[in-house]
Amino acid sequence: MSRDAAAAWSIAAAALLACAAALADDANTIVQNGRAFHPTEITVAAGTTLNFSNQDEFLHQIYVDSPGFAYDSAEQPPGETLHITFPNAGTFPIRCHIHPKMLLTVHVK
Ligand SMILES: [Cu+2]
Repeated sequence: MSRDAAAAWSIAAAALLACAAALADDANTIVQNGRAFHPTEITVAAGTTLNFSNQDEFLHQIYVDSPGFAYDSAEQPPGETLHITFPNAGTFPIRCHIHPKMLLTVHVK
């Protein structure tokens, strides 16, 4: 194998590794798009961190206000990703201050 071919193979291998990491992360990523969460319901283990990716062209500001867990984000600009860790079991509605119809239900086991 020529030196160039070897270099090409190592670049391809690095790209595959980066792709695998992105896929693993995607399972815990909630997309905010079209004034909605995608998916709208998710079940995770206690201690899981969910990533909230704002793919709209405008601000979101998400919050949780449950007896077992409370969280309030700052304004979340387009393209920004927030991270929320859910330490305790329960069912937690996630909403947006700016778009009251947005609802994600997180089940933590
Ligand atoms: Cu919003």
